[in-house]
Amino acid sequence: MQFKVKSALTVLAAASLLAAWAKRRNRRTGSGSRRSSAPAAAAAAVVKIGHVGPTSGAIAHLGKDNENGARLAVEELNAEGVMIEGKKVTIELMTEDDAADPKQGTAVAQKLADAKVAGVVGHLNSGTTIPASKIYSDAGIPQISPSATNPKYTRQGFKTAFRLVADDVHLGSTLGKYAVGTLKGKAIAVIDDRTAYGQGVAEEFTKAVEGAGGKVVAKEFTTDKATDFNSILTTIKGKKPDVVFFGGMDAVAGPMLKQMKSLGIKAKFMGGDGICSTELVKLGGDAIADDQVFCAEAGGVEGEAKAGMEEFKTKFKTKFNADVQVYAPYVYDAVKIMVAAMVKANSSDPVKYLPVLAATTDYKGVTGPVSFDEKGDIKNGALTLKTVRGGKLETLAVIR
Ligand code: ABU
Repeated sequence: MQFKVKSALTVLAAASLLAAWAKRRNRRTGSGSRRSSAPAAAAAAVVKIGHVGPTSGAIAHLGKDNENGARLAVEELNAEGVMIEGKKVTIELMTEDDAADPKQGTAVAQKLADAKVAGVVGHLNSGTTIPASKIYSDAGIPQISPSATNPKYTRQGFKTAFRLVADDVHLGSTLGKYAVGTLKGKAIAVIDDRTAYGQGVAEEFTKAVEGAGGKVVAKEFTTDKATDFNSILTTIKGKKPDVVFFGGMDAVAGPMLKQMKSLGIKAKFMGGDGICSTELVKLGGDAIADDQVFCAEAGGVEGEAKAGMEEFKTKFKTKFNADVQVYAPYVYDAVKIMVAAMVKANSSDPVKYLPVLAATTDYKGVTGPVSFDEKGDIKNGALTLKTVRGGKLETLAVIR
């Protein structure tokens, strides 16, 4: 009898240990009877789209701006109702932070590929977009970058890579010609941040300046994390430039402008889309004189299309209580273009909707009409030349 009681107690103890172990395992894996049926039921009607940008670090304001553009698009699509294969699907946004770091960029790209997202919008930086694009290509996942402008991104032969903005060849060459032809720059200094974007756009700018008969009197470089530019600016000051071009982002350009002012450098300051943000005006503050800073957004709308962009900016401000930095409208269009291709293909399977996405023709976005060329680049991409006046970015011209 005593033996029987002991055995029964041992069995009970073992059973409770087993139950506790199973509970712990289910907590870790997210499985278990209640949770296992829910995702299976939801999976049939959910389409996952990844978004990647630097939502931490020096340009987190740009990453968050992009992410908000994606959120707005997804929210509208879900409210309108997206029908695929006769079913109403829910678009689920998976957001990842690459911190503008190439290594973190490939890590989160792999995470999204493992999660089997149907598509990715991002990344923001060329330095993260290019290495991540190999991962998406290998996994057959369509990717649209709203902002990476290094030409290499769409020149690797990946059928999955698309870009919604003009590239650095277009940006650098237009700005180089403008520096010599319009700003009448004779002695031009060039600085870059050694990133895939900064170095690339600075090289294209230099070629165009020299092609237009201008003289590059100094070539200096810094990094995308630097805060002290006194040494390179002092060297540049000695060359008496009338224009300083910076290939890099607003987070570096703002403090650079302040240090130029402290050193008494009164040259015009130019840069590409990476400095053409609302944040630059804040960061530069009173170091920016009217008509001193010139930059180009790698896209732009003209005529009747301007109303759509203004409407977007108002909606964005109402929802996020923030002004658009630069790329949020391009992200918004990228998400909608991707989903429009899924709807047209009647499938969120990349094998089926990728050819439809590649054939996108004259999609009417808030950033203007979108068609892709054979490389995945936007056809006939525009540039918007801007300057800072009265503490605000003002459009000077839209150039195609
Ligand atoms: N296009 C400027 C910012 C993003 C990038 O290309 O790195």
